[in-house]
Amino acid sequence: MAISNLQKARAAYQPKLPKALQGPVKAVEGAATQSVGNQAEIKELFPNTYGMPVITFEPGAPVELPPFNVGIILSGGQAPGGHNVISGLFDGVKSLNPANKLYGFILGPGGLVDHNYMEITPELMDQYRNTGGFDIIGSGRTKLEEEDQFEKGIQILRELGIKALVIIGGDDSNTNACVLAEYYAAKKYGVQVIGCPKTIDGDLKNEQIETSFGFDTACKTYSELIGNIQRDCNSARKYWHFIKLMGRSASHIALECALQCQPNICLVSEEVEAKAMSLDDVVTYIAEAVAARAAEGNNFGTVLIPEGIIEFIPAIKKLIAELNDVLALPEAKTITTANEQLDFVKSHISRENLSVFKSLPADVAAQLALDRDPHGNVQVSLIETEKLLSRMVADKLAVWKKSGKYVGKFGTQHHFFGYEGRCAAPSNYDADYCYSLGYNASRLIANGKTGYMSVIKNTTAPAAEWVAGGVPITMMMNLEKRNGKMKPVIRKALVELDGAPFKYFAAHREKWAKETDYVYPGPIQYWGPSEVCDQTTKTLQLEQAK
Ligand code: FBP
Repeated sequence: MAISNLQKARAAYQPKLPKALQGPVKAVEGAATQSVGNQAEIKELFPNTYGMPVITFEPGAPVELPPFNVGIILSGGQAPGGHNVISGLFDGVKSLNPANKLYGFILGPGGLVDHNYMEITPELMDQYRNTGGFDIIGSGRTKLEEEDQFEKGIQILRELGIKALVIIGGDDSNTNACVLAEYYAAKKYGVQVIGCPKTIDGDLKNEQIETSFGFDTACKTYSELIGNIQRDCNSARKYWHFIKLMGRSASHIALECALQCQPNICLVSEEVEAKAMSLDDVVTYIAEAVAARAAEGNNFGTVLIPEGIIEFIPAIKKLIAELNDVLALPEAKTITTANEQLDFVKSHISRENLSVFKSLPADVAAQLALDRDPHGNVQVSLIETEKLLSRMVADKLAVWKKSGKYVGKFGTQHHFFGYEGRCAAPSNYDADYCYSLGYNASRLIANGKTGYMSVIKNTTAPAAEWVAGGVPITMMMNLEKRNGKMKPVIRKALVELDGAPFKYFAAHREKWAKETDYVYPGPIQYWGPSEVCDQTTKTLQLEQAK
């Protein structure tokens, strides 16, 4: 494999570990836990993994363990730092006993079911340290939920002598990790399952998880690109740039990029929902900012759009909820063409939702009616909201022009940033955080834990002061409707409108809309002064500001 000079130099970077993980550990148990919602139902569904205590690791005495093997799965969308979770786990497992082996299941959870795996050898591991991507073993979105899949999994786990499986994934994948942990515990199969919090979306966080890995690097990568666009925009002064940002439902990425770049406009889906804004309200909001800048002679600007915004417009949210139910009907499973699917949903939804459906531009409506991803999510990254909104703003401005309310020129450019950031080389923060998450997972395994997620806390402090431990996955669960049925799932963290990051943004956005007060963050730096290389996201800094 040919490698760049940067990659060569980066391979030599030794990620930092929390002090507690630098030697043997002892697990300190907190009080029994409860799920965040539907306690009685979750307890009944997870009798073997419910109510376990939060674990914190402290320095302890060495223990000798017989050799054991571990399996690892990368699940879902790529996020910077995945390879470092694996290298942390690899080093952690080997430090417990050099004879221990690590096996990677290929292309996601499907690799476990199909018995598609490879051993991660020291030589292989060394090629991937501190690199972006999930290509060491690949990732996939197969949903692990059927007993038959769990049984196929146990066959290969037994064959390879695997005592514990680590699943690196987002909220949906960790929910499945917990279901698998419960199943193996109930059957007394003796295989532990540990989760690791991954997703660029930043929506897998709560009181126990400060951030999901990859969010830091992805946001810094997008912010570099947005900064470059803003400089171009402020140089030519002739375009409005509509920039859609990944993040699925939550607006954490858009908000973080706004905090880093100070664009003229940033939409926050959670606010759109809270204010019960219609699509026309959103368009009017943007058009007014464009008109106000035009009145000062500024026919240029930047608009950040979270990719899930459509789902948060209340009327469309109701429509999507009904579409999800309709698409989960058994008859829907036999449909073969997109046109048939469109006709099917139109003939099955309520009159009220049908009129909303018909009011949408045809391409958006068609996308909402298409198949969900394996976890039942609308594939929002496929909806071209940036083009939809700019088209609608242009129409509104044309009307305002006639009445004299708008005097300007509206040239537009469109961008969608998502895939550009998911495989970026991890920032120092993600490199250290991920390595620690993986190393910590090895300690949870050594302590016999199952149904836990690896957690590292206090991460705005220097790495040595980070706090390592584990949190029972059931603690984060509640019941939600998925594919037409109520299911136990990890509660997704959306942007909190009374949280410090949004409040900071809300206090500054009027100024940013009017003035050209852009910040150009530049590329991620790996070497140099700490204030340039080791800063966490603004979101985390604001959330943790004492
Ligand atoms: P995960 O939730 O699996 O981490 O994926 C995040 C994400 O990048 C979303 O931001 C985006 O909507 C989606 O994946 C795109 O999915 P795909 O990779 O299947 O195109």
